Amino acid sequence: MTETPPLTPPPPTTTLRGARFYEGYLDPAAQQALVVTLRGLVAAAPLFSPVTPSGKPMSVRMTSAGRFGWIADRTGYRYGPTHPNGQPWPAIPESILNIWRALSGSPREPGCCLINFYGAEARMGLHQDRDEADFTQPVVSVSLGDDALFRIGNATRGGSTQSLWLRSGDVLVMGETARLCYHGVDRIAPGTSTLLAQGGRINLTLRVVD
Ligand SMILES: O=C(O)CCC(=O)C(=O)O
Ligand SMILES: [Mn+2]
Repeated sequence: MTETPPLTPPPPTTTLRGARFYEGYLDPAAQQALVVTLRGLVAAAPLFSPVTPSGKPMSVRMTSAGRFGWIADRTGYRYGPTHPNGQPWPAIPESILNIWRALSGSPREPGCCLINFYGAEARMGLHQDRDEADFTQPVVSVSLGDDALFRIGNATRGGSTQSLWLRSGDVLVMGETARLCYHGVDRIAPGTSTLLAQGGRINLTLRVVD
């Protein structure tokens, strides 16, 4: 196998706690194309409603593509090779891999594309992404559909936080000092995008797992 040289990502619109924010990275046509692609993925690997290890239902519905999918259930948080229905996850589509390749700065490929669907009432509490083996690898997060109020804090719980509206087509890269920062989604602003016919928001989170 040939070794890919380290890549220099393009300059971001702005940074937030070290996370690189690419506002409007995907134009409307690219967003539409991605929605068509995601429909195919969700047909192969249906969205499911996870519960936290304490048994609390999460408000997002989710599924994954890639060698690994991220799973939350009564036994904990983990990556696994199959959907809860027992089938392997579908491959990560090339158009999604290309976003990672362009912006991650990493020569590696992601092992998981987590697909989160937020209805009008869904949110995600402050948490760290730490089920991966290698924290030198960034997390690349793509927003589609309704606006989301994203919040990012520090590598330890507590302290000040910063908020940012993530809009359809925006991409956020959480690497380096931002990789282990607590983050979450306080709320969605329903009706702010017409991308999804039924409304709501999709977030794609790409990660190297192993
Ligand atoms: O929806 C988002 O923007 C963030 C999702 C997230 O943090 C996660 O799935 O770990
Ligand atoms: Mn996260």
